Amino acid sequence: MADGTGPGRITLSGVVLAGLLLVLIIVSLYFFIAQPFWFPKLASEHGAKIDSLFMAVLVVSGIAFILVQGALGYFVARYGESGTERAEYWHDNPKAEAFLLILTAVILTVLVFMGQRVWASIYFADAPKNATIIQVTGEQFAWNFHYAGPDGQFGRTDTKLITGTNPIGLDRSDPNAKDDVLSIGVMHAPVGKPVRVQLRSKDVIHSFFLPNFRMKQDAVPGMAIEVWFTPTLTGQYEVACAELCGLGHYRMKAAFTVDESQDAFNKWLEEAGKQ
Ligand SMILES: [Cu+2]
Repeated sequence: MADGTGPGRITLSGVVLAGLLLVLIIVSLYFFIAQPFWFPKLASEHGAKIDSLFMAVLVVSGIAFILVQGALGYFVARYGESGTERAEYWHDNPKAEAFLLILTAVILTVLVFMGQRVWASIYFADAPKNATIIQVTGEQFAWNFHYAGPDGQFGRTDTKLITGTNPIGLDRSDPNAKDDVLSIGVMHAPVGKPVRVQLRSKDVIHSFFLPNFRMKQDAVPGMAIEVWFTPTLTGQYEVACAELCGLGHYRMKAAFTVDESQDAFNKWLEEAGKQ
């Protein structure tokens, strides 16, 4: 007690520290509730699952954070040193340790399985047949978008044919390549229809990042990696590179327009094909 006879006493430094911890808790709660910095607007179908998973992890760790910081604040304020007694130590408390261990294990296991379900639903499922297929090739420091054109067949590409004006080495003598559309830094797809991305890299590892669509996938040289998503909102969005890939990494971005209809998309594709 404060008279020095009980266990510890209330000290000014203890109260100040507890006050700071309280401020920390309140500020954290403010950021969580008011959300001044939050995810960019969600524009894909599967993104809601990712957001709710993120929320679940944030709530669980937030509760643990408040309990731990709150307890720390209380003890530090209530049991400051009294100057007359020695601190007490004990080696272990098997019951408390087992309880905390099991509780943590159960919570983490549940979170892992929740995450696994979301991951599997996004990565282990094939893109629907009607998907718009886009071959995306990253390079220092641009994104190239290759569309098959009206025939639905991608033309042959060959690294030997890569030039300044033919960044993906498209073989224009291949009949399938005649109507292919190559767009640098500008990607389009119609709303409400799955988009199947076949991702490659010409040089180093890049990361194809669509923040609004909760999509992020490394582009690895020598590999063709597939990802797919379904845009749910029209508009213009940013494509970024999320892997530090060289000096120009900061300017490695592209614009992704989600068109309001298949017709609008076809129109753009036709225009882009003329260039
Ligand atoms: Cu990059």
